Amino acid sequence: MSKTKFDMSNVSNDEDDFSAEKQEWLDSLQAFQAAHDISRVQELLRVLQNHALKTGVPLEEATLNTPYRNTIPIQNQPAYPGDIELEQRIENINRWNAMAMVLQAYDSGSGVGGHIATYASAATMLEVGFNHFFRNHSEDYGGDIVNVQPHGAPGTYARAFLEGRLSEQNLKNFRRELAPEGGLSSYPHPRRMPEFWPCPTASMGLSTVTSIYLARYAKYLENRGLKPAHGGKVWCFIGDGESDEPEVLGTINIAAREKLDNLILVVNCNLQRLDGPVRGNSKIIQELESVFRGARWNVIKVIWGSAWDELFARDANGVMQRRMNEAVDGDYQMYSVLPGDQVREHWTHDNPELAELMKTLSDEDIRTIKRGGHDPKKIYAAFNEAVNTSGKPTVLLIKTLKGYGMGAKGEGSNLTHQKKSMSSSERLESARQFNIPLSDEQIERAEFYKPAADSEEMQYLQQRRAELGGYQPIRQVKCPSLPEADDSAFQDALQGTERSVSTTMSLVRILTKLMRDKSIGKYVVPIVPDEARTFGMDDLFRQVGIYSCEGQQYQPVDASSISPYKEAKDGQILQEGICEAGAMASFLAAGTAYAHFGVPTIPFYIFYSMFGFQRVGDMIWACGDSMCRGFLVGGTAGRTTLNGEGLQHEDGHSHVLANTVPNLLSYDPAFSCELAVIIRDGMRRMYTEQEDIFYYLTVYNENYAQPALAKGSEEGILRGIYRFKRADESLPDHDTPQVHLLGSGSIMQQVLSPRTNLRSKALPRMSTA
Ligand SMILES: Cc1ncc(C[n+]2csc(CCOP(=O)(O)OP(=O)(O)O)c2C)c(N)n1
Ligand SMILES: [Mg+2]
Repeated sequence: MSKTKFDMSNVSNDEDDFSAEKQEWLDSLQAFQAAHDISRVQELLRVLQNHALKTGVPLEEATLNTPYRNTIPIQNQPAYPGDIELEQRIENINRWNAMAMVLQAYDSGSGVGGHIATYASAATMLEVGFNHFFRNHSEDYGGDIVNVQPHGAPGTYARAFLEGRLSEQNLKNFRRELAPEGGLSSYPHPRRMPEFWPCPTASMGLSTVTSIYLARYAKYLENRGLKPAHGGKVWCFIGDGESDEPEVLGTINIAAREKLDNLILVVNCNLQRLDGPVRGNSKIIQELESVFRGARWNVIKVIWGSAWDELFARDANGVMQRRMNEAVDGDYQMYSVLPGDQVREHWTHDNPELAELMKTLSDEDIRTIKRGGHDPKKIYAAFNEAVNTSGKPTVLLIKTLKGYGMGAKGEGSNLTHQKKSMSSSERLESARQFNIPLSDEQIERAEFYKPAADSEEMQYLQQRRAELGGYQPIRQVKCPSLPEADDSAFQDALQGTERSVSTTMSLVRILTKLMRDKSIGKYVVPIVPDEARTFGMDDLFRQVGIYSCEGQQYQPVDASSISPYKEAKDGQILQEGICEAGAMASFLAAGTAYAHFGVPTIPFYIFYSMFGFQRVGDMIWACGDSMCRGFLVGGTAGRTTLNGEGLQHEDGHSHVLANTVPNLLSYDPAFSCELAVIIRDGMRRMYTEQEDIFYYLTVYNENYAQPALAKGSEEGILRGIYRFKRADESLPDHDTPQVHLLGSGSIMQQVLSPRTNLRSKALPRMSTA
């Protein structure tokens, strides 16, 4: 707030009754502010607020929302460090090539589709990021992970084309990545483009939870000394419609709790989703602001472009700000399609003071005045503040126009999301607006445009990326292989026991021993969603600690017991609370740490099997797309021992679902020795041989004697079937009916028990497998 001008923006319009009192209060605040530092001013306001609350004046809304304007005032806006005019030229070329990619795919008649409008709205913010912020890994910097909106992928490809990372042929085969000469996946997809995309983002909502837990995992690795604490941000760009997904708002609390200042979430608020407005009757930016502020994030709004600054400066009574606060997103969307005179009419209706204020703008100015998301200066200021924020995550709410630059039929229309074809005149209009120096015929054919390598544009673009350490987005696997685990971890299980134990108990024993292994123990990461006691893992609390970025600032109630609840800054266990989506995201982060951080962590995520595939199946699919490694372990599986808990806990089908994930190997071992063989081989394949696979294992809580590993059975166990026992060898094997009984998991107990019964019913030969 400047010293000479009061911010009256939140003050209502009733000049009648008590404007003098308001002015007095503002004057005193101003005087106080002049004499004290910010913390004192904050304290004073808090005292006032507490007093109001105590005396029955609720103020929640006022504290969670700020006026509908940019968070960063003009006086705090840094000078723009780049060549804006040149950057605009580069952006225009990217806009054209992204558009051309989709148009060529359409023209080819292949019917592969594509999206233009999303990138059109996001281009400026992404370009500011690429030119000034997204930094790569280096000796002294951890490297950024950049996740973009899936439907904006053509824009990222277009930039990579200029950079020389992708060929024209690649672009021509957009959405046809299996074409022999190479192509591009529709959406960010590491498995399809393993050196390009860091994370899959096509399933809306999952990139947010993935990014939050990746940022948190980076801190976990740093706190455990497995990764240097030398920076690296996770940037996640999502749509405003996407924020409806429960994985987005459902996981933001953890980001604040864990103080993830290495996380920057950018919401592209173009006010539209696929079908129409996101919040026609209110304002998505204000709604998200209150939710994120409530979750204690640093919230930065970028709403208005620079041309509005001068109007704000003249808006001494807050008349324009009030109108901005009042108009709903449905109105703003309408303004994006109406001619300037009609916008003026609607905007200033019955408001002569506002009409007077807006007089300096022509109708054409009013039609074309920019939203903040298309103004690099405003975006730069916001990104700059975000990267320099410490102690909390930042969300940027950036207002844009969907289909920006697509011409009258594209911008702001409810059909724009699906628009993948454009008429000749629309193509010409867009290309000319972007100053693309191609002939009319080339433009009609939607040909790509790439300036010469020695042009100003190309040199600038390359130089900016070189200064930021290389190209983005990127996925680079530089991770050492691990030696095979010491066999001692598996010995007990391989030898078997007469004593009745469950496969769950054996798993925990193997896990405990693996964590003691000198060379690989520190890489093992047990993950539990508030079920450690259920699986008998509570002893691990004391042994390796539960990770907490704050350590343990209280004495646990069971401090004097042999197995106290121990939280520690370098704790190894990830206790996720009752949040399977979050636990899966931790599994994903731990299982892809080899690619993101060069650290080969080995996650074992143990959960009630019923809350795995059917609850968070899409996250498991994302693990497959991410080439995640590690062990998913469905506990209390099967239908034998949880009858008391009702059918809801009876899992007879998670393996059916598991089989749908191509790079997931699923096993339902019956005996501890089988479990040991599978885990030992899995660790070898994933961490010594670095194969891109992961595992789903089911374990049971039924106790029974565990046989020793039979000689020669390993290969069969790993292939999924082997002969466990043959019927009495002494019986003649000619002309006699044979029965083969098959089983896995704890049902093997039933498979084995009828052997004698069946034989007594005169079935002379029988084998079980
Ligand atoms: C889980 C999921 N549901 C639905 C879709 C289909 N879908 C793709 S984009 C989109 C609209 C996106 O709107 P928004 O997030 O506002 O992004 P914008 O394109 O407006 O930037 C929808 C519904 C999807 N990709 N993932
Ligand atoms: Mg949108």
